[in-house]
Amino acid sequence: MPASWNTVRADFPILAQQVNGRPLVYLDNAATSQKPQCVIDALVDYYSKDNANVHRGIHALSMRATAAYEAARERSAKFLNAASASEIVFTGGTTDGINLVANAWGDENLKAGDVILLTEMEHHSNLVPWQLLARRTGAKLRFLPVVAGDTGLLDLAKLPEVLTPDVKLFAFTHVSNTLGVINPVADLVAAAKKVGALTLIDAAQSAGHMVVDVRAIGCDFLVVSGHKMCGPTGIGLLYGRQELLDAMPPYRGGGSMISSVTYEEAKWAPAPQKFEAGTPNIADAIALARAMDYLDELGRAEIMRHDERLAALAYERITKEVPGIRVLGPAHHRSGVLSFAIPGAHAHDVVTLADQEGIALRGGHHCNQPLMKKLGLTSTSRASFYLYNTADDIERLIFALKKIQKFFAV
Ligand code: C6P
Repeated sequence: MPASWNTVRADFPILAQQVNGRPLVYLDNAATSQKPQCVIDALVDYYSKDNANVHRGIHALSMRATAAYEAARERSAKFLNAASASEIVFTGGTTDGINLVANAWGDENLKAGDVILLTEMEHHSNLVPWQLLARRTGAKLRFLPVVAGDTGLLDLAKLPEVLTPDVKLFAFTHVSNTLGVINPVADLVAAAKKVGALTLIDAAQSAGHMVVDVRAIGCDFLVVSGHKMCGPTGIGLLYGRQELLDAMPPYRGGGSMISSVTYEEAKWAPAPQKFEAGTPNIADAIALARAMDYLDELGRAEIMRHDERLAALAYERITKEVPGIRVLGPAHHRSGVLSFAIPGAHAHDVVTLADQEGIALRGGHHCNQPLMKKLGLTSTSRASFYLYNTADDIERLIFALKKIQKFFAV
């Protein structure tokens, strides 16, 4: 844990700037997080000293690049507490990881009559790939509902009704990017196991904010985006249980993923290589490993407490000091994602006015259109907190929201 969370901000050079004449308050962390200097340095170091293609060359640079890339895989396995580095596939991000499983596992294992169970709070990335798979295979989608009202909690009482033996895969988010709800992932996995369903967890909003231990959770697949956890864009992780990855065919063909090729056919390299066709994103994988070190130096359990404290403070202050505002998600035990709607004000206008105060929010449907519809909304404004945010940022947010509310009241 840092001596003071206020000092963490200094690790992120981008935060030193002014936006519209005011010090930047960056509250769009659920979209992407900022990068600490050590991650930027890792990228620059790699390209300045070690850059070469991996798994191909036997010259010094290539061997160094390969060693660093594979060390990043080991680091990622440790970060998620996977049993082995060969259970980690480098991907382009969460979306890419889900598409990989939907294609490689789904096409091989699903047929008409099978059910893919999702929840009503899934990001489009954990919905559309399954819709495409259902169209290809004849499988059906089913949804675990969210309870009525604005807490956004899953209706766990409905689980026995929807989690029946025809469910072959239960795919759900760990943390909602709109509601801030933290789902009881280990319980959901245990329930899925009872009916023989596999599980995929979308950890896009959790992996950089709390301890995510795939063995403790017991899931079969878990996907992560590096850019939401202080790492670069364009890199992510797919964790897959070894025997599942071993049994899955490749998703994409190309160089590096084969053991032998003739003009007629090819044999695959073992997992994870068979899922990493072509030149991988070497530099970003290495920099992501540095981001993991950074997060672990601060302590992921501490980061979670920090996010939770900020979200609870923001929730309390907004509901008390900006009356009439509609805040989504639970008041406590939530992530740092806080969505809200100001009656009479479009979310894009709220975000534009906040930007004039130097505050970065996100407005829109957050790739959650069906959930928005269920909540009777088309969009929300969203503040999402991370390790460099402080109570002073919330002070600035409250000041801006009061001003915005007044603006729309006249
Ligand atoms: N949510 C947000 O502003 P990618 O784009 O592949 O890195 O992550 C997709 C994704 C999947 N699941 C969840 C829960 C997510 O929050 C996201 C990304 C961003 O909320 C961009 S829409």
